[in-house]
Amino acid sequence: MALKIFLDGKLVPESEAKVSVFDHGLLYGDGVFEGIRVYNGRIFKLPEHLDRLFASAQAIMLNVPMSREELTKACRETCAANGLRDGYIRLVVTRGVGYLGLNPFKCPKASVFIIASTIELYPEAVYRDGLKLITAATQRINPAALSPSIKSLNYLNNILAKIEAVNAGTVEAIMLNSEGYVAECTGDNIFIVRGGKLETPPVSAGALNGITRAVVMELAKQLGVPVSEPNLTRYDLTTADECFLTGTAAEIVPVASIDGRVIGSGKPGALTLKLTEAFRKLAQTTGTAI
Ligand code: PXG
Repeated sequence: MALKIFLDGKLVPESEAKVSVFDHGLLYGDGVFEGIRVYNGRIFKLPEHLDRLFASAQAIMLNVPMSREELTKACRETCAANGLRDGYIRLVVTRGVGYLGLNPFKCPKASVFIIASTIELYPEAVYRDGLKLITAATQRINPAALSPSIKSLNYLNNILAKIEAVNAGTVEAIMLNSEGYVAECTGDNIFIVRGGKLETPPVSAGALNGITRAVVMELAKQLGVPVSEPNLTRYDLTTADECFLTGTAAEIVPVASIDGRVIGSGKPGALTLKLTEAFRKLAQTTGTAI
């Protein structure tokens, strides 16, 4: 069935949901976005996603032409119009139509579109058996060049690492920063468990301030598990008791091996499973009603 897309203030059929070839989002990757899950008729962590969207927009001097309340309403209406109760929302703000040339101030109005659809998840076997990760040769972009905290439409850095993962016969790759510390994966944050404690790289190492990351850190604290954000090396990862990834699309994915080194038992670890259960329960029972 053809989708209804929210585009600049109204719902239009998928066939009419088009942006201009002069949109700087397309010409230069100049824009910001969010990927948001819908579970059981509720939009999960919508206020947190809107906080990050507005922060990303502020960082690139992009004026979002809608308020938080208007965006909330538009997300709910787009889900409702598509009968979506479980799925995925892609909320995108582009710089809008301008001229050929970088100057963003020559684009008078940002464009906003919202797609509410289903999402392609990792195969079920990945959650049962764990993911095989590789370390990418492509470094995570230096925060002094472009902050990884900005969730922008320019994902080439991540795509280059994703290509390495696919070429190596897997689906995700670990990205290191220019100092050699672990930053994150191409579309997921990374966690390890060692000595009963949970650790994840700090945002300053080049990790996106992931919404799922924050949820998992909170759930761990509630379970009485100490959580910290130290700089982590590949040594720390490969010698960990457990390792898992978090992301809006992935939720919590166990990691079975890294660069051929089996992590722990090679099966999803006890804390990984416990956090997954707690996460799924939270996701099914909280959020902004459609
Ligand atoms: N790091 C990066 C670089 C991301 O793009 C995450 C971490 C996890 O953050 P959240 O807030 O989602 O927990 C992301 C998010 C996709 C897809 O289609 C990717 C993301 C989100 C939604 C869909 O692969 N990445």
